[in-house]
Amino acid sequence: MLRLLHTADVHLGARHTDLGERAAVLRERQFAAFRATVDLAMVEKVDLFLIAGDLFDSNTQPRRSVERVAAELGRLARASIRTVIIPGTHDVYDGASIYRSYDLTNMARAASDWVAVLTPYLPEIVFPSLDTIVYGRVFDTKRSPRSPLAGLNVKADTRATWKIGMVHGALAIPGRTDADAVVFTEEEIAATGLDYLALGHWHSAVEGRAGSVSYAYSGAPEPVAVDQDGAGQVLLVTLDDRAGRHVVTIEPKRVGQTRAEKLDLDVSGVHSQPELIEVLARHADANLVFSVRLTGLFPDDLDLDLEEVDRALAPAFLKFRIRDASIPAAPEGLQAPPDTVLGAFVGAIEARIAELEQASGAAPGAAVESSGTSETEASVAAGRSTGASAAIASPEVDPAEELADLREVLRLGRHLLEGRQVTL
Ligand SMILES: [Mn+2]
Repeated sequence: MLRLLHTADVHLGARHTDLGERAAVLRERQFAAFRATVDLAMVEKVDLFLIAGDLFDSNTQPRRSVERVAAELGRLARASIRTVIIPGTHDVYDGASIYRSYDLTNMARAASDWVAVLTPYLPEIVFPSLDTIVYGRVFDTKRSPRSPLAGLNVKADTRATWKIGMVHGALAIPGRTDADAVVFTEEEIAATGLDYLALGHWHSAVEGRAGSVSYAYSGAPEPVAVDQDGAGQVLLVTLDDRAGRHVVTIEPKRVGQTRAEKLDLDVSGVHSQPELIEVLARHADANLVFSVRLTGLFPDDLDLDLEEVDRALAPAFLKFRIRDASIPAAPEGLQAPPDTVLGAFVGAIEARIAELEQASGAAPGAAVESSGTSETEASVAAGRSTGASAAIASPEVDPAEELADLREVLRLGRHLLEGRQVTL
């Protein structure tokens, strides 16, 4: 049995230009997630710790940051856990690579088979004590000249039982990965004969199986951009030999603190700005990236300044975003002539609303604008309203519900007939 912890895309030192003054907070979280991953590896007593590329956000990092990482790798080595790292696309193994500038093995005060960086010149490493080989496919240019899995077939390799691959790149998806620098296919994965392929590059966790090969993207342990809601975990992988059959179990483990949540809020039920702020403030969480979208019909009498809402709520979240996708209220005093489609429509619906209000004893005109109906208009309205009520006044329809529906029909229809933008 072999147990390993698989992470990738930690992106230490990311600048987070979209986060402003919170950028440093997220950078610290990324390091905290890395440290939590190391802690998890020690608690779970794994045999191998794999970092499948983009440990660093770029090849230029302060020495202090590299030292912090090396200290963590040293911690793993002293706990008898071996680390294998491959460079990615952000920390590519080019001439200026951070893995050439710094000797992580040396800085971790570990022997070379305890902290290993695979490169084009060290494409694989054998661990006899673990009965394991780790194959890396790394290039010294950001854009690979060929698939990293081209020609990789380990089936005949008899040096060890467990065969693990590491690649940083995109699993081909027609039309979506054409621009990616490093691309490989499911067929190529299946042809390798590996037991497990540890992938990096995608920031959301994904797992799959190609032929007899299990593969997975661990995703980023902490979101690298605030909208990456599939990030936040690492993978605990167990390889077991059951009567000669290799069984791979992949268990996602949460290490990141940042959560993302999207909320669609129907603004038609909101009565005031303080009420909206109060409702949204119930979600307050310093770890939450909270994206709110206002939908529905914007009430005529609601006075809302989204910049003020933003200012009031921003301190309660890691990042707060609010945007308005509601249907705007009609300008006051707008009256369409009765011989237009708009005038006839408004007259017909208002007449039916008045009818229902009278039947239910509600104050007429409370929620309906006065239409200043003339004789002609009223007759048009009455004619239309007969048809409309025949269609909608079935016994199952609750009058209060119909009234609410008709008010919405009136507002929505008015916007449509006025040729205004309606977003649903
Ligand atoms: Mn990445």
